Amino acid sequence: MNDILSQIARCVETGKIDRNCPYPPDMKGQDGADELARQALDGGVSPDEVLENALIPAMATVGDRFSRKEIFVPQMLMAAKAMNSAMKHLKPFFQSGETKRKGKFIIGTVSGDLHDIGKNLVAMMIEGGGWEIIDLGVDVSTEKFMKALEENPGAAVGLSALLTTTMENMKKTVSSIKEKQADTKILVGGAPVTREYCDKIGADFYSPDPQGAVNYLKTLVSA
Ligand code: B1M
Repeated sequence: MNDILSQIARCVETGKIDRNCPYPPDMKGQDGADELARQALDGGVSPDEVLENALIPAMATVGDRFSRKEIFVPQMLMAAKAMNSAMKHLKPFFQSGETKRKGKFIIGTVSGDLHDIGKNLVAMMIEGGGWEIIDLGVDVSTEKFMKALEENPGAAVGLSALLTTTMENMKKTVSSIKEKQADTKILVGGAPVTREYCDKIGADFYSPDPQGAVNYLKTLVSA
């Protein structure tokens, strides 16, 4: 792999956001994902290469480590911050259409539920997997999900719920989406959600963690 790309990947994996970031201690004073991504683009590396050969594999490594419980929420948040600091240099290329995303992913925490830490982690990892994120936030009504889907046809949808009481609202949202747009792929997750519940409410996929969601979305674009 191109040297600068492997350096960017290492920064993302270790949460080295920029030169001022004191973490990890052995990289103190060195350029981080922010400066290196800028240098790569200025040096003629394409935004696609930065995304495909540095950010996406680095975030996949982070996701796998998190799934194996080798790292925890704080490290994952640092990695996501490092990814975002590189991503800000790529955004103009996405906006101009020069660089294509894998697809759109609408995500939100279901109606009545204000928990968003897990949902945000999932959104960041999926963004790191090359998808455009439409984050509807927390306490998202079925109508709001439907409107976002109308505005973004073909998008996949992710629902998060952290309360046994709000899981019921997940069911309502899934039914409404499937009734109007049966082809829409719906992923569900959150602490009380299970694979059985996913099957029962007619969603397409349950993942206990962000990387499982990223891997599932990957199968949709390679199919
Ligand atoms: Co709340 N809360 N809370 N809370 N809270 C829980 C969930 C609870 C288990 C605590 C407890 O009693 N032991 C309990 C739920 C009980 C139940 O329903 N079975 C509970 C309760 C009862 C409540 C209130 C009702 C308390 C009250 O007011 N009486 C209230 C409800 C408010 C509301 O939502 N309407 C409430 C409020 C809050 C705070 C606002 C204070 C705060 C939320 C802050 C925020 O999110 N911005 C909060 C918190 C922090 C928690 C705990 C402590 C931590 C949740 C969390 O962020 N975990 C939680 C207890 C616990 O889990 N130890 C608790 C870390 C996060 C990374 O994990 O969200 O599971 P998680 O996400 C994981 C996976 O689930 C998965 O990936 C993530 C990373 O691995 N995942 C997905 C999540 N979404 C996914 C979507 C996917 C795929 C994977 O695809 C789309």
